[in-house]
Parts: sequence; structure tokens; C-alpha cells
Amino acid sequence: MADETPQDGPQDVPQDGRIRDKLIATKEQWAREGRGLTGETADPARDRLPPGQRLVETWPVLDLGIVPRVSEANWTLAVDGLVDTPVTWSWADLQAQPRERVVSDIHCVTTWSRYDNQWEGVSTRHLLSVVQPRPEARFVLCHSSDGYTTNLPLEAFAAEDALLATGWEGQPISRDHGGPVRVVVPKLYFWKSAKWVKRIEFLAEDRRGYWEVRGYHNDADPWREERYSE
Ligand SMILES: Nc1nc2c(c(=O)[nH]1)N[C@H]1C(S)=C(S)[C@@H](COP(=O)(O)O)O[C@H]1N2
Ligand SMILES: [Mo]
Repeated sequence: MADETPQDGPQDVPQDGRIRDKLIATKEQWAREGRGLTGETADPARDRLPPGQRLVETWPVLDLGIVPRVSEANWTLAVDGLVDTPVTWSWADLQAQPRERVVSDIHCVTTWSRYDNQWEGVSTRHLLSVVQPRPEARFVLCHSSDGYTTNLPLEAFAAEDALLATGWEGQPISRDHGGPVRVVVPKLYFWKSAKWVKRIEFLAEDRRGYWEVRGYHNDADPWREERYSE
């Protein structure tokens, strides 16, 4: 429902803005219409731009209308569920982890793509090595400070180019783009990359996130044009 407030809404960080019901209703409508679908697939080894996408130079901002005020001082990340060693990281804990730089392309389901984004952060593979998911953990649910959630299979979350990102183009990630820390999973449409991430939960059964229960595809591979469910 477009008018429901996020179930997982934060109590801990101040929020600016309110849920943009019309925008959410429009995106639900796009899913029903199959907007942007070309019915084609592409081969990432040969084509750089996935089907139905167009290249942009600037980086658009997309959110639900709520922009949480997460600072480095009030940011924490809980990693829990089916893991042997659950952790809650502060900003200082995150800074103490090994850092990586990754250059990757963004593909948003609203049909824009942006090439060569230079990200910096902590790899999801490093996070997995710290928390040690149990064998029965097969899915990941990312929770954000604006109440947003998105789900991924563990293998997709563990991709070699996936990060808990703190930097973009040599600068801290700005607040509107999910700073101080957002997830970046470049091989999937960008709604799978949670901004203002505050909790990562490991699950045995898949649990659909915010857009995945509103008509968006559970798997979200841009090369197979997995924009919408059905
Ligand atoms: N917490 C949170 N993460 C989110 C979203 C959101 O509304 N809240 N929107 C998703 C969508 S639909 C997209 S396309 C990207 C947009 O990221 P950007 O604003 O940095 O371009 O973030 C994704 N992650
Ligand atoms: Mo999106």
C-alpha cells in the first residue's frame, strides 16, 4: 500500500521529509505497466549497457521522501540472524576494517545507467569473513534508517564487487546518496543497494523487501531485464 509507513522505521536517527505516496504509487504503476521493458537480454561480456537503459552523466537521487540524518557519530550497523559471530559496528569499527576501491556501473530500474563510479568501502566478502554465516543462511535482508528494506540471495550479496561503501569519487558519500554508509551491489538494479544501511540480517528463507513486495522483481538482474515481478 502506498500510504503505509515503513514497518521497520527508525527510532534512533532524526528524519527529514515524509513518505512521498504519489511517487511510490507511480512506481507501483510502472511495475503494473511493465514500463521500460524491451523484452531483450544482453551479454555483459559483450555489451556494456543493459537492455532498455540510457546513459547519464550526473547521478540522480532516488528515495521514498524521507532522508535520515545519519552522522558518523550516530551510525551503527548490526549484522545478525544466522551468523556465528553477530557484530554491531560503530563508525570507528568500520574504519578499522580493510578498505577497498571498486569501479563499477550503476543500473537503475527507472532506466538510467551511470558508468565508472569509483567506490571506496569495506567489501561484503570481508564482512562475511567476520560474521561467518551459518550453512543454513541463504538470504540477506538489508534494513535502512528510512525504513527501507531490500533482499538478496547470499551469493549476490557476496559478489566480488559488492561493498559497504563510504566513498564515491574520492569524497564521502553524501547524505542524499545514503551516506555515511550504503550498500553497493553493482551487478543488480540499484534498488538492491540499500542507502543508510543500519542492519544486515541473514536468513534461511527469502523475505521480500520494500520494492520487491510492490511489483519489483525479486532477482533484479539488469542483463536479463528483471525489472518487475511476473
Ligand atoms: N534506504 C534506501 N535505500 C535505497 C532507496 C531508498 O529509498 N531508501 N532507494 C533505492 C533505489 S529505488 C535506488 S534507484 C537507489 C538510488 O540511489 P541514489 O539515490 O544514490 O541514486 O537507492 C536504492 N536504495
Ligand atoms: Mo530505483
